[in-house]
Amino acid sequence: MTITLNVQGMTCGHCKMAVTKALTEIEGVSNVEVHLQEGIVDVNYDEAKVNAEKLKEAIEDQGYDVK
Ligand SMILES: [Cu+2]
Repeated sequence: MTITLNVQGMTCGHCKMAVTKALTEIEGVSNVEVHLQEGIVDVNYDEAKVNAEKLKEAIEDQGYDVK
């Protein structure tokens, strides 16, 4: 399963790393791609282990808004 999330507030490489790390640490997430310019994050995950709500929470915990 792949989801594309609109994430607001990511401005630099640090933001990119913080979001990537937070998502990658979640069990069931297999791949994360942050597109800084576009403000989007593509996440590949196993629906049996994690859901979109959890992914959003992990991003919000880092201080970014998910639309
Ligand atoms: Cu930053």
